[in-house]
Amino acid sequence: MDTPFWNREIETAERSRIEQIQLQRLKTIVGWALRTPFYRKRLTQVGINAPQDIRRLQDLQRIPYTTKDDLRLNFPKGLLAVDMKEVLRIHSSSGTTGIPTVIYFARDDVDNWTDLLARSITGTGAVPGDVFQNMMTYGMFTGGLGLHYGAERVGMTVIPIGGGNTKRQIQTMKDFQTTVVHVTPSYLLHIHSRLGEDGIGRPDLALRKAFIGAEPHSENTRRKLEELLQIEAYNSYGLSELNGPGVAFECVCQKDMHVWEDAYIAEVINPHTGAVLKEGEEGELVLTNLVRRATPMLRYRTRDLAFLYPQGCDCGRTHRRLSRILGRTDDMLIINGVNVFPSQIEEKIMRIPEVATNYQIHVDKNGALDRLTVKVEIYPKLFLGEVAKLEALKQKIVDELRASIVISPLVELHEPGALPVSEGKAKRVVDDRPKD
Ligand code: DLL
Repeated sequence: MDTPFWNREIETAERSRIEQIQLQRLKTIVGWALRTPFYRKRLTQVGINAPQDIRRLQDLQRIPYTTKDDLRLNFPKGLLAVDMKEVLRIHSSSGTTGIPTVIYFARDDVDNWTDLLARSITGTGAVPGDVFQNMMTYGMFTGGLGLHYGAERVGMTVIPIGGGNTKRQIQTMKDFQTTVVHVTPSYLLHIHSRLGEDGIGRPDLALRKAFIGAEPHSENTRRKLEELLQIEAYNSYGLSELNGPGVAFECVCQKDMHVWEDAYIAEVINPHTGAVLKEGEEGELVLTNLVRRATPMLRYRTRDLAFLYPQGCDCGRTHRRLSRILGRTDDMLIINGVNVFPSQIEEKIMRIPEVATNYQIHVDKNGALDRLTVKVEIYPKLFLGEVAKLEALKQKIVDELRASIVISPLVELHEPGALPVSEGKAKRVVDDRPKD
């Protein structure tokens, strides 16, 4: 297949060459990791005291896994490997406040990440001169700036519009004849549902491609988007702990995503036992970042369930492909691309004195978008008071939650006993989004 490359030599390198690069970079990154208080302790405990202690790629398996809790417990600088003066940028995971997870980038880290994104974008057939409307949220979330820099490096015309404001998104797509968008799949479906409202319809747009990611979606959703909008949609996977987008991206073949194996080592493990699984077996994805020195990340447990394909793809790239994300091993919800842990919601509402003990988190669809409703029981005497007071309480709960989880939920107030009480383990989360 005639496909575009950003760096043909690396993208089509033989397995032995990729493994050679991986070993050399793993040694280097272990050297950087040893400069951080967290990894110095972890690595010396297993007898890794210097980069030379990594002799073969298999030595990776001597390194213990890193978890999100490790990052939180070592906040803010326990995983920082360089002097703060060298840090060019800081990002964090979406939707997490309280104790966030923080990632530091040195200048060359930003440069390497940008290159991976330029590579990913080029693999989809997007070219210099394409008009790129970046509908992902900017800020600490990696989806905004990550793709922004990558698209600039490719030579696209970048519109850094950020998330939300659908009318303006559609108007902008028309005004500048946007050809490529970067967006969550749910938001793109929503945009489609609003086309035509201000007299701007599909024929007024020049859209050809969409990069979709940051939240789970099925092959059916992708095909639906492609048919509704007459575009090509490419799946894009990443997480802030491992830079952000650009870990794995679909190529023009659209048969799942190439993991850039010169920059990441991907393993799939049994989430219960921690045992490394064979290629093709489904389990939890574990990633090692080989090229980020300010915050090295070794064997990070992503909590995402997936499998790896054997080498090979019609495009000629040799880097192995990652399946769609098939689920999570924890209870993290992804609501319109924002990660939310039920515990964050509980923590906030239980601190509000008017709230009684029972609550429920409900997620469903409102059109194409996800909708989060938090139902709380409040003390009976409050129901006897004025309506204005109840409205104020509702607003207070919305504000508190928004400050913690970044999105605004709907809040419903209920009398005690109104919400279902489960016998045994409480079922706090009801996710009614269709599984297509
Ligand atoms: O969502 C980075 C990103 C931005 C990826 C833009 C793609 C596009 P976090 O906020 O740290 O980073 O959330 C990471 O989101 O562990 C997955 O559970 C989920 N996720 C990301 N991409 C996909 C995808 C960004 N393509 C978490 N399919 C990850 C399914 C995805 N889930």
